[in-house]
Amino acid sequence: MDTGVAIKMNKTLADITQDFNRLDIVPSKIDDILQKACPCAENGNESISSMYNFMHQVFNARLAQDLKKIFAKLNVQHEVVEGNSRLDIRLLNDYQNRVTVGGKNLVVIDMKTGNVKLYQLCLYSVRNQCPTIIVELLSGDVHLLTPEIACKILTNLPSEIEKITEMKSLKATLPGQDCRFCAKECKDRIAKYTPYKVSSTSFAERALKLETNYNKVKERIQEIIRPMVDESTAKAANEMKEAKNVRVSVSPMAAGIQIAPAIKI
Ligand code: SF4
Ligand SMILES: [Mn+2]
Repeated sequence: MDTGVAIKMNKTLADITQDFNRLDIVPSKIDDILQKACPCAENGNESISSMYNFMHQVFNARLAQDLKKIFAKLNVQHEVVEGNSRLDIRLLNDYQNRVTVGGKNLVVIDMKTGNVKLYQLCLYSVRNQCPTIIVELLSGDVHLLTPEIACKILTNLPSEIEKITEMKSLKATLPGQDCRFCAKECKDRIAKYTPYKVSSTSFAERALKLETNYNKVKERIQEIIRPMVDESTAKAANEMKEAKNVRVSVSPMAAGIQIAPAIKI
């Protein structure tokens, strides 16, 4: 099968970005596709309640505000739409009110109040060419994903996705656990796996866990970002110093600049 995606052992960030652009896939769907055995499975009941979305919005906004308070000089962006994705939080090192140092992405943060999606976040890291911090507020865990690791994780996935797409086009099904979460009208469904319904009784319990874990998670994020900010600030200061030295050491004559003689009145 010609996958159309060149298999390269050592792909660069640009290669991976290009591969996924060619697939034209929404980053949040990559994990959905790859975690199912049945190529024809369809997601159902995704918008069963606005409560999950609400909790995500609340904690994401709170984290963005807290990070702005902690790292006041950084450009903290919240819910940034970029192409076919929306980043929860992004920090840039174009120090506001001071000087623009290229405005490079420092870190992307993804807040999860439900299940983690690893591949989506790998793609964020690759596209933004910076680390991604994954916040699992439900468990209180915080993970750091570097673009180099993300690049390695994603390397073979475009061809895997194309294989699944081809199986889907052949209408090949793999009945099993996936039927439980599948909304498709399907003759192959295993009868005992009727579509799953999310229980509404877990909301209060979940909201309480998120609230309890928030401060712990915030501390951990701060610990991870602080060295990145320090390193980037030191680099910026160095660049400014070097730029100043160059200006001082180059005399106007050496630089070919003609100075008009002073006019005596
Ligand atoms: S019902 Fe089961 S077998 Fe049919 S498409 Fe869905 S997951 Fe596949
Ligand atoms: Mn999120």
